[in-house]
Amino acid sequence: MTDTALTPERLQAAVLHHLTYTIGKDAPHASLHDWRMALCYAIRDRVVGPWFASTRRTWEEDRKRVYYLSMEYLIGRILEDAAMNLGLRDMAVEVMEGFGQDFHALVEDEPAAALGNGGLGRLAACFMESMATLGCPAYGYGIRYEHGLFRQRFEAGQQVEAPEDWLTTTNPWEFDRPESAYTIGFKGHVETVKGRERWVPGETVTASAHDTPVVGWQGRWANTLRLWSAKPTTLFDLERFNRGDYAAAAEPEALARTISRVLYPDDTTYAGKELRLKQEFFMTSAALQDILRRYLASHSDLSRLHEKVAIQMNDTHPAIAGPELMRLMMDDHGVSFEEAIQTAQKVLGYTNHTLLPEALERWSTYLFGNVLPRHMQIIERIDDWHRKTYANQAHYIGIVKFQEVHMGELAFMMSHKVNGVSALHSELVKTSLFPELAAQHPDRIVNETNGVTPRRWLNMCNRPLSGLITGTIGEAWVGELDRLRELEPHIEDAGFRAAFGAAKRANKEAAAAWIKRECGVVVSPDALFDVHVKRIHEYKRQLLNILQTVAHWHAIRENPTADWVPRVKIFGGKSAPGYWVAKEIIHLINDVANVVNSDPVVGDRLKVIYPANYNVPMAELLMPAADLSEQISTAGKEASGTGNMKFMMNGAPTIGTLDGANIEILEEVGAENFFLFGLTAEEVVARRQNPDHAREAILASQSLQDVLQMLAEGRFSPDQRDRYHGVVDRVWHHDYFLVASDFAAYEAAQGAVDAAYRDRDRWQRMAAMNTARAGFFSSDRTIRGYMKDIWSTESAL
Ligand code: 26V
Repeated sequence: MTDTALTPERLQAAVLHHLTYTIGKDAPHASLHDWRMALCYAIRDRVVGPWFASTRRTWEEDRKRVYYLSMEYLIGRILEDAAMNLGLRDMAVEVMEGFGQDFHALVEDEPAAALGNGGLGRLAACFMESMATLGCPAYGYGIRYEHGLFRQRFEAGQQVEAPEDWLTTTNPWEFDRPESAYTIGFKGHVETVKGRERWVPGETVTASAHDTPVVGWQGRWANTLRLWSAKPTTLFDLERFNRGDYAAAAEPEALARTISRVLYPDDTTYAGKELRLKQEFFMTSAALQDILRRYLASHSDLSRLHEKVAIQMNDTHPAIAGPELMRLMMDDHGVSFEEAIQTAQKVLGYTNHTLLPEALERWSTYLFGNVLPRHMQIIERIDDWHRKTYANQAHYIGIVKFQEVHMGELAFMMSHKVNGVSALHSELVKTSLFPELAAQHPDRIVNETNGVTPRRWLNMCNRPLSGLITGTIGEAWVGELDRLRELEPHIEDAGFRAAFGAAKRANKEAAAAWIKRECGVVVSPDALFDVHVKRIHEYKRQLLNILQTVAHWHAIRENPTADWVPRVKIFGGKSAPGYWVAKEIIHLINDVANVVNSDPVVGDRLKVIYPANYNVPMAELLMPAADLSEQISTAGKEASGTGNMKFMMNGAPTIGTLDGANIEILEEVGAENFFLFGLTAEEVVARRQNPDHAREAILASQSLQDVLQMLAEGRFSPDQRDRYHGVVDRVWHHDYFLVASDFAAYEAAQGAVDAAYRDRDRWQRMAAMNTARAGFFSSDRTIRGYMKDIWSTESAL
């Protein structure tokens, strides 16, 4: 191991060294960016020791490795996280202060890597951190998108997207590995040579590796996140260039690079675009070639691959892994079909993250066969094999149906384990998504309830609270989150409750100051901060929240002298660029904010805040400042949620439906510390059977009628009175997500929130209980579950 006993003097020397020799700057002339880069390199140097040691141990002990395949990693900033895991944060603060640099400003100078859309990508980032913390030898594979998730701004209340450019400056965390490069083919045809099939691609690109070390808590282990970027296989056409045809000469280069240019920003509807399929195959094939190369460097028997390799598919996006692994085994190594499929199944696992039919990947056989002709053949054979092996199955069970390749069925059949991400969701995967396959393979579907890393989502982002916790029960909780339970007896102590309240207050003040700068609205930290942050989607029901907000505003206006609990409603989130209904909801929230925030009758009793461009850093600011966590999806639609866990950890009770992991949060924290409302998943299904469900619910609630009437009259869109006619019409006549049916219950639950908040002592207990009972939601617990139930692997620590 390297010398971890780093002194401030040595760290100072290391920063100066990098400033001088890596950045090429002299201290008096260094900018914030220069200092930040120098500090990042100095911290990165300290990761390399544990990283090499971990890699070496894995080789020497010939350990099984986990390979996590994900099209998304929503990482956020790395500097503070890495510094804290190495135990160097406070030293870095001190050292940089010595240089006249504010650590916080340096941290904020780092662009947040947003190589993901939302929950699925953030989960992958939490898993990488937990695997490192637990000493689980692992690699994450993904794409090094030049542009991550778009930047959102509002123009006249409407979402406008701009490209994101996290890579415009050098990324100090990555190591380029141009020697780790693979050729990825597309299109072309299949030949039979000496009885073996051979794919002759019509196009090729090169996948080139970039490694980012991921260090775990206390620096005891580090793994690799390997992201691929696409490069042309042939350099540019010199002949054309010399003829003066510069654009044409650069064409192959531009085409190749397109593959890793940008993250697909639509996580709601599957679009069936060729480029997306190419991205998926590009990442998966590069990863599998890399995995096989590593395995074959010290083993020769591919039939024993599963003893040393576990590959996890993060949703179906890398589901081409099944056929690609089989192709590599059969076509390159002469393995038989039967042996190839059995080996692939033993190695692969598939995690499902959504039940929404429109988000399930299916590719037209035409497109698929054109882009991946050999894989299309293999898939048809797998489908055939499955029909023969499981005879008497219904004709509609299969991968290829109505000229579409169904990636969910493919991933299911190619895996030894399929998992959902919360107890309810896993049950629904069994009963409603894959009922026939589940019956054929009764032990295949398992549950692994999601979790989040407490290092980033409590210890790092909430210094006031994590300081209090550590001061009360010691530091062990950071690595063993269950120990938060030790806080429970302290909650009886009024002094502890006051300190807990003071930590929340400090976070609210910081958030209020930021809101003033960002949105120009002054909010009082005395108000209840009610936070609803996540992607904008109809099923997540931001519409339900804003309609209730309007009802609340109306009630205040009707009776301004009543004793109202002041509220700040905070929204955050992006819509997929082509998701018009979601964009309309964004517009409505901003329009309501405009009217409410400038209403002198209402004043401080209600504010509506919607800062643009919700991302990981914004979450790190808002979650610690939240009093109330909005988790109000239509039951049965939110696979798990992970934001719900972050709020809970940070001492914000939930107002929520019985959906996803909310159910498990409720079980852990107890009904007295949770504001439950709404239809259950079963009731939702039953309710839809009534064609009048919305109308009946609206007619039963005067408050909802008034709200819809105000929208219809253009109260929030005086410049365009009919702007929300579509919204109102959909609530009355369609309302698939049952906003109307849950409105009254939601309104009542919000009333219960007010009542509880009024009783400061009661609220403080509830808030603290949420933190004390959040232990289950550490991603360390989740990863232990995967290691035992799916990967059959052990910690190297
Ligand atoms: C879907 C698609 C569809 C095709 C094109 C691109 C694309 C990109 C991403 C997705 C992901 C949809 C699934 C997803 O994000 N699920 C979320 O996963 C979280 C982690 O398990 C979970 O907490 C959320 O409840 C779930 O919505």
